[in-house]
Amino acid sequence: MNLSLQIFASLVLSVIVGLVLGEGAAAPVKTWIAPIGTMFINLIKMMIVPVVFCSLVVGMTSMGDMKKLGRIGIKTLSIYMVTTAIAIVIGFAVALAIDPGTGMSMAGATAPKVKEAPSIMQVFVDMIPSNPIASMAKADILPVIIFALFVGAGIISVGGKRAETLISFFDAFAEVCYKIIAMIMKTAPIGVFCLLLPVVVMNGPKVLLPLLSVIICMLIGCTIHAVCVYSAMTTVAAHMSPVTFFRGMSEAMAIAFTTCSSAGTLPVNMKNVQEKLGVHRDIASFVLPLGATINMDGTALYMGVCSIFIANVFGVPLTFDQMMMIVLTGTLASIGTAGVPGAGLIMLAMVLQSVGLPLEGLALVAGIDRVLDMFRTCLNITGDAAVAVVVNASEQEVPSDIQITE
Ligand code: DAS
Repeated sequence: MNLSLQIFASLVLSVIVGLVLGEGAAAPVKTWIAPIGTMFINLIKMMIVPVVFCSLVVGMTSMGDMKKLGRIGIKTLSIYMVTTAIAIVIGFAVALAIDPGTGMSMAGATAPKVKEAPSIMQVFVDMIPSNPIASMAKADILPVIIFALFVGAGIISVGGKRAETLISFFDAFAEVCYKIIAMIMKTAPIGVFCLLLPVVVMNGPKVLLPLLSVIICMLIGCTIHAVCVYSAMTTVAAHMSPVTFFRGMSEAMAIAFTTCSSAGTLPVNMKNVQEKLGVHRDIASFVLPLGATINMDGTALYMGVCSIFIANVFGVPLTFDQMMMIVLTGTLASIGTAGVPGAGLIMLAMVLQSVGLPLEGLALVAGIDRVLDMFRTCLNITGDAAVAVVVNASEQEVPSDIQITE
């Protein structure tokens, strides 16, 4: 059975076992099973900085000039922003159709303490690493990207034999990283099982049923966005069938779904898009790390759904202007939020404040955030890969054996 099927089987098995065990098994599952899942995530996270740094340095040198990097950067950022805005609108549309939260009461809810999201300007300031080693130690991906681009540019300007030595070193090291990721992924069926079982046990029907309408909105919204938007993008721009795309993405989507971390899924996503979707390494190593931090379509869609849900619960229907404000703040907020578990709750707090919705509403969705985060993160990394496929297709020179007739 191939790895994707093994991972899917362990997902299903963990849900069945979790429902059978029930919340009575929460303590032993938390003590003995959850740590194995954490070890699995840590193994993948171990590869984030080396694979991003090495691939990006080599990617930068193979791009050859800043012009190509600038062109790819503009394309990537533009598509990221557009797909994020579309995701919020789809979230609104699905929530307005299903109408979650109407008739619910907010008795006794208090706003949970949520970290402040950084301002947009602070995000740009934080991008420049004053100490690249410290950024690598903290796996701060954006500063690592900036540093790798400068190292690549520096190697290009050195040129000659020494540059070739450095490029072959980083290229070989990137290859080693991908081999290590392949080894780690062999343990994925066990890792995924141990990640999901605690979630199912801790979030049994009692926790999920009262907010089932929100979960259904997320499920429908994410499916619509993935199937309609990403399929259209990859089919039109790269002539890649949706089946090829989603089959190629299955491993990374399963890892994202169970780890709830775009950053944690990044090494697997980078490996997948190159090996299964034909994305060139220089494109993958720029578009995906960037996307893991600033492109969050799933989180954006979640903001659309939850703002309607919270407005319904408080009986304050959102005006069209408020929805547009959410599209704007949500799209910008997604730039400043790291791809780590629970990041969406921080963004939601910021968006609720921007339209004057009470933060007490966070208390309702915070209880099932881990489950909603699974859908968000899965869509986030799938969107990153879809953009990588599109940008890759747009950058592929016509093969030299095809003569362009005037
Ligand atoms: N878990 C975040 C991520 O890794 C998404 C979120 O919290 O909304 O992309």
